[in-house]
Amino acid sequence: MRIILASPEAKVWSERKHIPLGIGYLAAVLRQAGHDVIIYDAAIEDYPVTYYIEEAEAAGKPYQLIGISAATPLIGDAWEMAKTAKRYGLTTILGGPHLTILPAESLGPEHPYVDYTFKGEAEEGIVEFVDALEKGEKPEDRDIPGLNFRRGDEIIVSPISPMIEDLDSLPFPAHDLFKIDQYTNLQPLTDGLDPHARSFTILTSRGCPYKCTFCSKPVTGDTWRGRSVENVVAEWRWLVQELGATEIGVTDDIWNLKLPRAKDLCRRIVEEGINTVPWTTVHGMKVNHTDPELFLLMKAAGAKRVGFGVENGDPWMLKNVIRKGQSLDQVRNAFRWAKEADLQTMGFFIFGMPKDTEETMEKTIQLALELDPDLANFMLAAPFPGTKMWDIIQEGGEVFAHEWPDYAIHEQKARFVMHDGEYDPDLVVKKWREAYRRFYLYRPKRVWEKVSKKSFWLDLPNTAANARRFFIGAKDQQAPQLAGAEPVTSVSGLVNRM
Ligand code: B12
Ligand code: SF4
Repeated sequence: MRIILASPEAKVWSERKHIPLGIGYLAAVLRQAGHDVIIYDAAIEDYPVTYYIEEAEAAGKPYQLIGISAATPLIGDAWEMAKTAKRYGLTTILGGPHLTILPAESLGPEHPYVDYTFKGEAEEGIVEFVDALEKGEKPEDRDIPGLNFRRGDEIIVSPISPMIEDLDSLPFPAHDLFKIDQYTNLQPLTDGLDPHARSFTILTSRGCPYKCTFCSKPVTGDTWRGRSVENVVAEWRWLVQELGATEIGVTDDIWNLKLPRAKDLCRRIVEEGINTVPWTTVHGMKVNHTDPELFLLMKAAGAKRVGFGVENGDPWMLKNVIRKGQSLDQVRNAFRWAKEADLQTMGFFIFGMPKDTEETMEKTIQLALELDPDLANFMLAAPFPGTKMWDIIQEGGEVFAHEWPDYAIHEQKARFVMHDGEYDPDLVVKKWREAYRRFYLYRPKRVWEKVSKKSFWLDLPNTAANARRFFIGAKDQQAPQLAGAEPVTSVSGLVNRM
């Protein structure tokens, strides 16, 4: 069967472009099953998806199916793409994190162009699904876990697709199907934005046993499944030796959960001589599963930069509200050891969790200044449906983010209020912006570090856009309740507004 696997327009994301690895995995299993697959990532394409659909039709080899992936802020774009594809007669299926949380929403009467949705990891389910379509059968008759559909007026939501136990049994993602030259490097804020970097990403494990209250991990879940070191090394070798990677991003939820395994991986990368390409832990690693040796081994294996989720500078907030499962001393140690190993560091900090006050947010800023990472990423808390944080707000506050794009991290606006008489969404935005100013602007050493880099000047438009967003802010970064927005009180309430 001829299939398009697509990631919809990513206006919600920044100028940074990363490959959508989930559909890379699906492309690999479908290709292995003999199907003809292309990957369409709207974030980097020069043409609309209709160009490829029409071109294939004109060549007498039309696409029959489009599979679209969506995180929550992208769901509107996914619907638009499905609507377009339906006009050309393609069968449409949507999957990814948002569909795993709210599988029925997209099958409602307002989205008649969505034929199916999928909940959970789909490497097994999609092959079965496509096999049914190809044989002219109805996939809904095959009882495929994870597959959701309409039957008459009813929406049938099936149990979530079981997680794949043996990740080594999967083929490597179809990295070769991505138009890799169109993606940027992974950390442009400090490197300058290379629009033609060959930046690949790799997942060495799936899932995370921690339960941070803000974290939405509907697909990969609360257990941890690691690939064997040899399996990861084989993929790494492919990226370095055959696909010409110039940068590799490890995008696991927690790649270093098992310290000996993490060290083994680094040792094997060195032994194989594939430590020539710089790599980063794009989304961070966990501070309490590190030691000095790990960072030295990472450096030897070619790592350039490590990121850590720090979140908050107040121990009570960390333990009781965020439930991060790590102490401030562990944070300090990890930063120190990483710097001693001559690795660049990134810190991720969240502003505006429930119970955050002026004092706790000030402690967060102080901690960022003390740790002094090369890159500090300050984010405003976003209550994704399905998280513990969402429940906490339902019990003691109100969400006023009405549209799914409001959940984009880079949208950077206050999204909820707590009714405890202490939580102030406007103060949250103020402190968040203050953090950027105090970290990047008000320290002469920092400013000099920035402007003395060639990339600062080469990448001036991007730098200026980021500066405007972080230091000055847009009008809509004020708390929306001030503009009279109605609170959203439940997931279904939120869904009905769409
Ligand atoms: C790498 C990553 C990125 C990268 C690449 C994005 C991408 N599309 O892969 C970058 C940095 C660009 C990114 C950006 C964003 N991300 Co992100 N990202 C991740 C991360 C760490 C890993 C993703 C991954 O590779 N997962 C592993 C693969 C195997 O899983 P998967 O992608 O979900 O795909 C599987 C299933 O979902 C399913 N599936 C997926 N697509 C489809 C399609 C069809 C048709 C079917 C049938 C099935 C199916 O099958 C796949 C294989 O099993 C996850 C955390 C996580 N653990 O998932 C967050 C995560 C997905 N990101 C998240 C968010 C919020 C975003 C942003 C919206 C941030 C923002 N700006 O606000 C943007 C969206 C940009 C975009 N275009 O998607 C949230 C999503 C939460 C939610 N409720 O939607 C997550 C879960 C992080 C978190 N804990 O909060 N992200
Ligand atoms: S934030 Fe990181 S450590 Fe916490 S649950 Fe999510 S993936 Fe795990």
